[in-house]
Amino acid sequence: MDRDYFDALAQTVIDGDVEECLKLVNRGIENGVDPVETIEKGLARGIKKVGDDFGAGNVFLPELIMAADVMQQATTILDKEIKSEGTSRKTLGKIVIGTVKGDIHDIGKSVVAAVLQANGFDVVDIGTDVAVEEFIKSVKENEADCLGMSTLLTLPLQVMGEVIQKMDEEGLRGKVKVIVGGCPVTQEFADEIGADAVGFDAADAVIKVRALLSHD
Ligand code: B1M
Repeated sequence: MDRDYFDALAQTVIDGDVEECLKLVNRGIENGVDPVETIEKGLARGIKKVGDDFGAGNVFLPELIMAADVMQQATTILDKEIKSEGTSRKTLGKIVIGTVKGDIHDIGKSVVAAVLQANGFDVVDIGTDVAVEEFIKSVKENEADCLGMSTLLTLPLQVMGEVIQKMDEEGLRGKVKVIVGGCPVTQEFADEIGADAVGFDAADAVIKVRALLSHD
């Protein structure tokens, strides 16, 4: 699909135009456009622009919420497409993933979950605003091989460190790998809290988890 298609998609998010957005998304699906590209090259550029304008005080919360709603409706359709494209039957490992306590941002984490699942991992998505104890409980109950934590906010970053510390105390760190991600998460931060890897986007998360679980 050409550049104009992705630009038009980004613009629908900026405009908060859900009808036009879903029309374009469905047209892309019919024409075989890679759903991950639709998100990364189209929708994500639009929401990033709105986020930057929000950060600069040029747009306000209602516009941000409208744009996020468009983005979420579109990614819900695309996440299903991504998952249905998964070909691997044998699971490459089980991953529990969630957004940490204090943060309700859901879209990026869900995209990462869908792409991991499409690439053969068994993914348990435990949602957003997840407390330390809930992560630990889910890792134990699901006998996870890997834990993924996401945040887009600066303040809840510390929760990631608290989860890793608790995993240490519970004797889980030898068995369970940890990947962290989201826009404020840097390699330095990941090293500081003792995470095994940081994922910078969904494709990078797949590469890192594959490496952590020794599938490369
Ligand atoms: Co909010 N928000 N938001 N927001 N929001 C940001 C994050 C912000 C940077 C905007 C800004 O000010 N420029 C800013 C954070 C500032 C900071 O802390 N440093 C911010 C703020 C301040 C807030 C509120 C506090 C606003 C308020 O109420 N005053 C509030 C927070 C509420 C809370 O959580 N307690 C809030 C609320 C919201 C909405 C509800 C309106 C909505 C979220 C809707 C939803 O998720 N259901 C929203 C949105 C949409 C954004 C922006 C614009 C876009 C986020 C997004 O969906 N991106 C965002 C600005 C931005 O990111 N530039 C912003 C698209 C998505 C595909 O990308 O999430 O980055 P992303 O995920 C990527 C990678 O990061 C990576 O892979 C993903 C796919 O490529 N990745 C991982 C993510 N997690 C990973 C995990 C991994 C690996 C990779 O391994 C486990």
